[in-house]
Amino acid sequence: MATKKPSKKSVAKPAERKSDKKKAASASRRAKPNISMIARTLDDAARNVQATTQISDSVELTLAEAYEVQRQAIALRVRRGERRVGIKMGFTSRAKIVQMGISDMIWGRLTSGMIVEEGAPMDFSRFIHPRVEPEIAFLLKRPLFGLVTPMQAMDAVEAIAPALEIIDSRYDNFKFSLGDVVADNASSSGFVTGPWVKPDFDFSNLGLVLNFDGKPVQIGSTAAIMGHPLRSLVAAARFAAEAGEPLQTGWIVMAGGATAAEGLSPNQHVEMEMEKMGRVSFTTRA
Ligand code: OOG
Ligand code: MG
Repeated sequence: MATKKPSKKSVAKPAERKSDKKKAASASRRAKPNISMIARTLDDAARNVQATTQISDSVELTLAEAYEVQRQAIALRVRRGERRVGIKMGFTSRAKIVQMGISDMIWGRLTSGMIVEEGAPMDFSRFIHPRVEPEIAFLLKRPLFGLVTPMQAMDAVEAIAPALEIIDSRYDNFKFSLGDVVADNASSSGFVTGPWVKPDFDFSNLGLVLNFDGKPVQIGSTAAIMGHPLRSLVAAARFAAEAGEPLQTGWIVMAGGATAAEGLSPNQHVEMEMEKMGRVSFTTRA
């Protein structure tokens, strides 16, 4: 093999070395974030229905730190009696990536306190500035974790349902960085599942319409979710295993919004109809 001349690129210029040094120095100067205090701040914001400033205004969390904040904030909810019921995926569609300007796939933890009964009134006063987005939900009949093939993931699915996610960022103006939103449990605040159906048909490209008071506000397809929503479940299995919390039998996995999210107002009837799957709805009450 011919020996390659070192390319210009591989030789660091003095200016680059200097900026690297600078970077390292500023990283070591970076104030260590108080993870448990941040978790408490976000938990308080949700409970008091009062938005808070972005964490990144004072410190940019690493991804690992942000997930640790999330873990601790959920632990506070569990300590108050909530149960883990599954996980949600975020930024699995182009529409969501474009709307929020974040392209890294993320995940959050679902608890029993986030369940909104299908068809039931949703108490608007419990939310800061809620938005809703059409999703598809998976119900697992066996644990799923690690690197799985789409076929293995499919084998663990008991049923699928049309679903609505209610997201409610705890940050002012629904604005956040990647670290901020991960720390804030990927904006999770509620979810509604429609009729569960056996997944014995092709659900890779099902048309869907999101209606507010009978008027369409978003139209899309399940194909918007990574080309096939099953890919989101495959990713969920990997993320969950990496976090040491494998997906459990009976858990729900929300695949991520298929369209951009829509802001909610009080006294609205929200309904999503998904081809071959049926409808899911709730009503916001002031
Ligand atoms: C973050 C949560 C993203 C999804 O389905 O993509 C998400 C947000 O948009 O506030 O739930
Ligand atoms: Mg979502």
